[in-house]
Amino acid sequence: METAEKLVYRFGSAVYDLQARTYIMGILNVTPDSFSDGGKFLSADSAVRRGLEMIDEGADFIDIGGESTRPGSDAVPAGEEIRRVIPVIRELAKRTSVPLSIDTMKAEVADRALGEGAAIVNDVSGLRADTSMAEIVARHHAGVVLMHMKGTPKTMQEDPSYDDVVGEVKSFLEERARAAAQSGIEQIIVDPGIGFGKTVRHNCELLRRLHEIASAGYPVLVGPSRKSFIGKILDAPAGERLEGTAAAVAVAVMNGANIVRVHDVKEMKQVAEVVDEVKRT
Ligand code: HH2
Repeated sequence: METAEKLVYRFGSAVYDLQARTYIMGILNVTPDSFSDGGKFLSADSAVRRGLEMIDEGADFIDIGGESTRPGSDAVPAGEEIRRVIPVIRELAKRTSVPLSIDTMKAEVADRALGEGAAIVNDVSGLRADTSMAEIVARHHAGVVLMHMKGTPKTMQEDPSYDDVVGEVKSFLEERARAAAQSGIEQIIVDPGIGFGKTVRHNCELLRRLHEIASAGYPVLVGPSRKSFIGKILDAPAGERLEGTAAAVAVAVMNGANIVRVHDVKEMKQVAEVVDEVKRT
């Protein structure tokens, strides 16, 4: 850990001390095919309503995505992603000061979203998929989430293997964070990428040893919500993974997560609050 001040980040008009407590990022997928909420918020109206509902439930960020990255998914053209997410971002930015994040790997989509009031780019490729992305984020003085992924969404779950998953993920994130800083990005968040090119064992090991990722000195975001490793452990479909998600969130928070990216905002906020209190005592 470097200095405590380093983890006080500004996202638009919000100033968050990311070490003071655990922050909740609510997931808003404006897609027909996301693995757990695909098709639920396809119209801009219903997506905006869900975004405002998550804010009422205590979300500190809303992460808006127009392209599913579930294992095996196909890429979506930039124009289609823009058509899905921009009306939602524009409306939410008018109605809330809660920071909005755009979940995209495309610089063109990020540029438009940041222009409409988003404050963070959540790039699951860690700024690798589009060579213009770093410059766009820096130009808008936006924050970035750099996530680790082995392969691409299309191929990542085809027999992933590592010598030391935590060591490899940490080195990758440190390297991407250095590159982001060199491009002029100041607010850098790292994410081990639960479920992105990882087996059940890899995901569990990352959660158990998350403090090693946190020791790199960047705020850590973790996204275990309703993911298939929970389904495999419990033999439960995506709609029945609330308690499993709660367990994963509790472990992540205990082991140093600063932000958790979740579908079930109200429930996971309670989980995080209890673990935060335990950590304080
Ligand atoms: N997981 C998903 C998408 N984006 N971003 C970050 N930073 N970390 C994650 O773990 C992460 C992410 C996948 O989950 P979801 O958005 O629910 O599904 P889909 O990709 O099918 O839309």
